[in-house]
Amino acid sequence: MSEKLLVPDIGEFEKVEVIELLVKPGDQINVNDPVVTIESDKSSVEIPSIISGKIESLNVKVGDKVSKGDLLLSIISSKERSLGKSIPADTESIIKQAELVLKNEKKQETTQQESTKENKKTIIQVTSKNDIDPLETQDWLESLSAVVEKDGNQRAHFLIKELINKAYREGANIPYTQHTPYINTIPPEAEVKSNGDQNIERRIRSLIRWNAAAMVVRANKKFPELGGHIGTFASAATLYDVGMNHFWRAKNNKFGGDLVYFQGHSAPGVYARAFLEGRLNEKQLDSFRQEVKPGGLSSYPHPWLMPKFWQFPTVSMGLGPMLAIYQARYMKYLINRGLIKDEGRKVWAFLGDGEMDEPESLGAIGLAAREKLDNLIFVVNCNLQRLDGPVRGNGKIIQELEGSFRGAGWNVIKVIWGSYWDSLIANDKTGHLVKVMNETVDGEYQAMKARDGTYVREKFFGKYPETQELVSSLSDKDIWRLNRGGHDPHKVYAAYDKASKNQGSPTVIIAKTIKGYGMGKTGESVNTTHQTKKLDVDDLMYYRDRFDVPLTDEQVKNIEYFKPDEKSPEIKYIKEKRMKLGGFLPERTTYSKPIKAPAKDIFGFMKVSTGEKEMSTTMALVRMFTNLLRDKNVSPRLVPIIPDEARTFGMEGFFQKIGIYAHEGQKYEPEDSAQLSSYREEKTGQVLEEGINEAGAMSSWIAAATSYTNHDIEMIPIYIFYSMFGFQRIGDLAWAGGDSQARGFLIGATAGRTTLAGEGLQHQDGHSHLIASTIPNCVSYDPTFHYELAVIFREGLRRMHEKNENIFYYITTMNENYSHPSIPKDKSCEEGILKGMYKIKEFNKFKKTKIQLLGSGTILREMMAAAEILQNDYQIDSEIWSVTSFNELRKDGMDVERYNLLNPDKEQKISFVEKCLGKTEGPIMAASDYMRMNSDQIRPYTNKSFYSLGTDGYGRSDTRKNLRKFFEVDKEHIVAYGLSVLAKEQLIASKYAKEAIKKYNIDGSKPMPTKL
Ligand SMILES: Cc1ncc(C[n+]2csc(CCOP(=O)(O)OP(=O)(O)O)c2C)c(N)n1
Ligand SMILES: [Mg+2]
Repeated sequence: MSEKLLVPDIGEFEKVEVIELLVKPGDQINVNDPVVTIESDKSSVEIPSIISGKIESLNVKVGDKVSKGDLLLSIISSKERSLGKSIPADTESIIKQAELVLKNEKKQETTQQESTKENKKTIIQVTSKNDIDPLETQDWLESLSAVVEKDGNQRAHFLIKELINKAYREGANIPYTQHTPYINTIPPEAEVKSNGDQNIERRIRSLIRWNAAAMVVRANKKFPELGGHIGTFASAATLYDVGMNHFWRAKNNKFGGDLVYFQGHSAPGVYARAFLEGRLNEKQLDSFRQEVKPGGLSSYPHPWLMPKFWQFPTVSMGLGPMLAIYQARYMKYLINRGLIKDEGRKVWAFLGDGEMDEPESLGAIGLAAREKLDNLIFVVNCNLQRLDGPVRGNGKIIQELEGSFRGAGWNVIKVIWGSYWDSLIANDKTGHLVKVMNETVDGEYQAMKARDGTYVREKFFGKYPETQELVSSLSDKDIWRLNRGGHDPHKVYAAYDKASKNQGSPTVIIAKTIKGYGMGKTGESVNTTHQTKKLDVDDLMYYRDRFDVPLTDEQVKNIEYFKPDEKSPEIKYIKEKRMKLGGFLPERTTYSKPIKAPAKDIFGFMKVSTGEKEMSTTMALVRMFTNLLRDKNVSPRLVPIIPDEARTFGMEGFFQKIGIYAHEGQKYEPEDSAQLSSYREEKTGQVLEEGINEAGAMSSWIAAATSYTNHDIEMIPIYIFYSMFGFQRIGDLAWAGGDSQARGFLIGATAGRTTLAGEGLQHQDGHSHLIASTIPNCVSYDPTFHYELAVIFREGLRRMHEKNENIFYYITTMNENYSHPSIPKDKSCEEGILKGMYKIKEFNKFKKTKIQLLGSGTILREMMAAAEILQNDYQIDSEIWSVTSFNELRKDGMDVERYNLLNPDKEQKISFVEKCLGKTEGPIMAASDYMRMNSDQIRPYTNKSFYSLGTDGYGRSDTRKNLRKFFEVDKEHIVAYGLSVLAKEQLIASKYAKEAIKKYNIDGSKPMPTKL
C-alpha cells in the first residue's frame, strides 16, 4: 500500500531548503534510513524515513523549501509503520539496568553485612563538655553498642538514620556530618590481608627508596642545576609498592591494562623500580633529567620525551585528577558503545594533598560520582605538606577532602593510622584518644614528625590524663614507632582491596604519610622537604640505616646504587609479581589499527561553488560531518565533543542522528520529543555533551585522542568550542594533550575578533592561532572557504588517523555567512592550501603598479573586495593570496632558514613564502582577523617589503562593519593603507593615499585600537 512521508516537526524553522536527496524512486529503504538533507541558515539535518518499503515517487528536489507537513515522498510500504520517531528511551534496557543495579545493591548489602558480622568490637565513645546528662548519654551509647554487637553495623546505621529522620520531623537541629572521626575507615577486623611476603616486600621497597634518592643526589652532585625531588616519593613509596606488587594489571594481548596516573614528582621512584625490574640500567638512572642526549630519563612523566614508558603527563598540578576522571568516563563510553570489552579495568590516580587545592583537582569529582565511575580510584597522598609548608597548618586536609568527596558522592576510605595504633585505639575506652586525634591540627602533626617520641608524648598524648595513661607503658621509642597509615603496607593493601571491589561509585583513598619519610633531620617532615635534593653523608648513612640498605659506608659515600643479583629472592619476587599481573608498568604501547581515510569524493560537494547560497564555515563543517557519518570506516570512530554549544554551531541534528552519550540511557521523555532534532540521550550515544565545562571537554578530547595507545583503538575526537574559550581557557590541558601525543581535531568556532560581532570583549578571539602556534605538534589553519576546509580536514584525517602522525589539528571556523566559490582549477592549489598559502585571484589589467595582498579567514574577503576597488578606482593591479595558515608558513620558514644557516656552502633552499611571492611584483600587505603578530610571523621569510594589518586590542560588541573599521581591517582601510604602502615604496604619489584616507573618513588622530 502506498504511504506518504511528510516533513516532520523541525522546531521553529519554516521553509527550509532541501540540499540533498539521499534516495531515488525504486530504492528499497528501511525505517530510520535518511531520505533527504534539509538546511536552515544555521544547521543541516537529515530526515529519516518512518516507513520501510520501495520508493514510489519523490515530491521534492534540491533547492525546494519545505515546512512541517509537506509531502516528501511516497512509499509502497512493505511492513507496518513505525510509531513515528523511535521511542526515545529504550524501556527494556532501562529495566535491565535497574535490575542490575538492584542486584549490585543487594550484593553490596550482603558483603557489607558480612563485614559487619566480623566487625563486632566497634567502640562508640563521645566526650563533650556540653553534656548536661552524661548518664543518659551513656545509656544511649550502650544501647547503640548493643545493637552493633547483636545485629551489626547495618542495623545500627538504619536506626541512626531513623532517629535522624524522626528528629528532623520533630524540628530538632540535625547535626551536620561532613566527616567521620579522624580514624581509619576500615576497622582492623574488616581488613583484608595481603598474601605477599612482607619481609621481602620491605627489602624491595627499601632498595627502591634508596635508588630513587641516589639518582637525584647523584645527578645534583654532577650538575647542581638539574634539581629533582626526594621527599615526594619517600612519602609515597608504600602506596606505589602495594599497587605494583598486588593490584595494577599491565596491558598485554589478553587484557587492556589498568591505567595509572603517577604523581609527577614521584618519577624517581618509578624509575628506581624499573631499574630493579631490569627495564632501566644504571647509565640511564645516571642520565636522570639529562634528556637532550637520547636515552635520558625525563624529569617528570612526559610521554613526548619517553614515548615507550610514560603514558600520562601529570606534573602540572591538577591536570592528573581531571584527566583521570575523564579517562575513566571515556573508558565507560567505549564499553557502552560496544567498542571495547568490559574487562573491569581501573584508572588509578595518585595526587598530592597540596595539589588538591587546584580548582581542576576537585572540579570534576561531581561528574565522577554522577557517572558512577567505579572504575576510578584516587589515592591522595596526604603528607600534610606542599612546597612552602603545611597544606592546612590550622586545619586538617584529610577531613576537608573527606567532606568534599563524601559530599560529591564518592566512596571515601581514610587510611590515617598504621597497625601500631590499632591496640591503642581499641583501648581508648573513654574516647579521649580519638578526641585528641580530632583536635590536633595538621601543623602540629607535621611538627611532631620533625621531632621525636618525647615530644609526641608531651604534645599529643599529654593533652589529657586519659591519653597520657594510655601510653604510660610505651617507651619514647615505641611512641615514635607509631606509624601513619600510608606507610603501613597492611593498611594500604586493605584499602586498595576494598577500593577495587567497590561498585557504583568512584573511590578516593586518603592516606596519611610523612613527607620525606626516612630522610632524617634535614629532610623529614620539615618545611623545606620538598626541595631537598642533596643529602650529606650523615643523612645518607641515616637513610641507609633507616631502611637497612645493604651498603658499606664507602658505598654510601659514593652514593652507589644497589641492585641485588638477578637470582636473588628480591629480584625474582619483584618480577614474579609483575608477571602475575601481566607485565610491567608504566609502559606505553599501541596496537591500534589505522582508520582508512574516506574517499576523496565524500568531500566533493565542498569543492563546488555554493552559488547564491550563503553559509558560514561552521555550517560547512557540520555539512561535512554529516557526510562523514555516512562513511562506514570513519563514522563509528568520530567522537563529537561539545560544551553546551551544539545549537550555537548548528549541530543539534546530531542529537537524533547519533545520540548523546548517557550511561543511564534516557529516563525521561524529552520536552521536544516530537521534533526531528529532539534531545536524545542514549547509552550508546556518540556525542559527548559536556555541559558548560571546557576543561572537562578538553579532558574528554585528550582521552579520546590518546585512545590509540590507552585502549588500542584509533578514534577521531572533534571538540568544537567558542574559539576564545579554547586555548586561552584550557591552554595547559592543550599542552598536556601535545605531550600525550594526542591525535584529533580542535575546532575553534565563532572565531575572529571582528567576525563574532555582537558578543564583545570576552568572546572575540584575535589570538587563538598564536597560542596554538606555541604547541609544537599542533597544526593550525584559518580557512575562508568550504573547499579549503575540506582539503585541510581530509589531510588531517589522513595524517593523524591513517598515517598515525602524532600531531593534532586546530581549525578555526566562523559564523559569517557568505557564498563560497569552487576550488580553483590550478593543480597546485591543494598543496598550497595545506602548506599555508595559494594564489586565489589576480588583477592584472593595468600592468603598471602591483601589490601582493595576503588575507586569511573572513578578512581574505575584505582583501578581495579591496583589490577590486584598487583596480577599478586607482588602476592598481594585485595578486591575492589566501593564507590558510601563517603558523604553517612560519614553521616552513624556520626550517628553511635553519638549513641555509647550517649549510652556507650548499645551494640555499627557498621558503614556501618566498616560492610563492619571490618572483612577484610589488610590496606585500597581509591581514587576518587576528593580531598583527599572526601575519608578521612570515615577515622574515621573504625579501620583499612587508606590512601587516590585524586586530590588536580588546574586542567590543558592534556590527562586523563597524568592528572592521575600528580595527582597520575593512576593505576601505585596506585600500587606504595599500595606497600608503605603495607611496612609501615610491611606486605611486602619496596624494592618492591621502585622498583615500579622506574619502573613507579615516581619522588619522584616532589612537591605536590597543589603547582604546
Ligand atoms: C600547576 C602547578 N603549579 C605549581 C607547581 C609547582 N609545584 C610542584 S610540586 C608542588 C608542591 C606539591 O605538593 P603536594 O601536591 O602536596 O605534593 P607532595 O607533597 O606529595 O610532593 C608545587 C607547588 C606545579 N608543578 N604545577
Ligand atoms: Mg603534600
